[in-house]
Amino acid sequence: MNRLNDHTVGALPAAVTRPAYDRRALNTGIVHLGIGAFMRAHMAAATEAAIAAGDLRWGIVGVSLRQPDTRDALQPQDGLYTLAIRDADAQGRPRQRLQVIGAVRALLVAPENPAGVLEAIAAADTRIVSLTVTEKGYCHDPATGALRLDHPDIANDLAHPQAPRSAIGMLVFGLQLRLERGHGPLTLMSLDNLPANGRVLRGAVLRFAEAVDPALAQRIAADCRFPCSMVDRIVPRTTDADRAAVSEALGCEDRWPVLGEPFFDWAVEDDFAAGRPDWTLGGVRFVADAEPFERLKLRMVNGTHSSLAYLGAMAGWQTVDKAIAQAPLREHIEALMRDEIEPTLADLPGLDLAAYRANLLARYANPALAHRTQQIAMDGSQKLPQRLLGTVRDRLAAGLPVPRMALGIAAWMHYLRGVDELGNAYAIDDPHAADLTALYQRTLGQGASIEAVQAMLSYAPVFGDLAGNQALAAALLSALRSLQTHGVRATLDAVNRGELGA
Ligand code: CS2
Repeated sequence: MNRLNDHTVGALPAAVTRPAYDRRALNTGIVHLGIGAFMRAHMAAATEAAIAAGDLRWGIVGVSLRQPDTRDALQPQDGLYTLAIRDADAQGRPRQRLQVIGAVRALLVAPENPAGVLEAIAAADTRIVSLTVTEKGYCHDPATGALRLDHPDIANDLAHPQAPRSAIGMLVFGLQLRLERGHGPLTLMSLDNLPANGRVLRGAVLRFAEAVDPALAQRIAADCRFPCSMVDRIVPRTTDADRAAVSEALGCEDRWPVLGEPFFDWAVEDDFAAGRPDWTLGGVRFVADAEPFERLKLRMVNGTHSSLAYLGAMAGWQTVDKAIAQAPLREHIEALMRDEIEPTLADLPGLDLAAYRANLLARYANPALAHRTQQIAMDGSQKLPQRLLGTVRDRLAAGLPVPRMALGIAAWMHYLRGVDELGNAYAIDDPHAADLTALYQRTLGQGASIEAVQAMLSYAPVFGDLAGNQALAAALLSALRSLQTHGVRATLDAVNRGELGA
């Protein structure tokens, strides 16, 4: 079977959308750090629409921060890959719509070529550096948002400016090189699931730059822009079966396709230092303040996603659609949104929360994605603060109960056991895994007691000022006793009957 590349892309089946522009004429106006599946199914798809409309300034240099696999797969494909949008037809039969994306023009692997990454950021054509490096990639304290100068990658980068390992180090030393060459300011755009992601990025970049050269920090603060974004598209990990199915449909081999749901949303602050693509052509909304959109998405989508993931993983419901098909879980997730999350959201003009809630449940029920609960369960220490704990803080401050929110947090604590209810063991994939599993074994592993719960709540990198909160501890104890004694399904029945909580 031939490989997908610039020579074979023209012979694809007519049903497959492909680049209709001259890729050789593309300039690389965007450098993206963290060229993972989400970015290729989301931001690259929106950028493709702007390029297809004739603006050839916005080709993408994709940078992998750790592994060479994306470069190794896409370089022989001239950067081309397939976006497979999957859902079900009216009869519930899975279907896919294929689009070959041409926006990625160059690929770098930072550990192999750190100088190349700094050169790309410093290049005259570059106008935007965007990031999807996941929550842990900011080397910050999730509870406070501040950059940790003692983080091993940050400490390494300050000592080895020529070969930074962290995205933050790459940005600062790339900007330093850029300014030395007299090239203009950049927009640094975070697309990660963090509250005020642009402000978190700005704070981390400036703190790192201060440690390098205060004058550099001042130039960055004055000249560069850091818009906040809310991004939303469910992008499950691609399996070998997916690669085979896409290649068969193409009639040529694509070793690195990405999958996505039809739903797409991106609200970004229109605050750019040197221009930007017309992403409205790809369905993007430019807003004055992204915060209300971020809060809505992080709490409603990611908060319910994480709750569902830990409950589903522990019950052995391996994919989101299989989990949401369990009536007690669906009832819980719907009530979690309606009764505990939505009351904490600011009014967004024109937003129908009941419709948003119903649409989200339909997204979770998509039978064509096979989005694994274990995939969503990873990095819980980095995700819970913005996905669940913000809602909990707001409700506790208002004197409101949190039985359903507490069940999501309790399910994460329960998940640290490392064995699901069917007896299947799994690794805890989390930057704090060693500390958390040791803490679990010393506390909840000995049984659900108020002392055990309070010890878990005292884990400052996750819970910060929630340590010692008695209302939360009581709600967590109620949920954990039920989970440990009766299991997930019975606990869901109990919370749906209103029997959990302080
Ligand atoms: C998921 C997100 O893996 C996860 O943590 O909750 O990747 C989620 O699919 C996206 O944020 C949806 O926009």
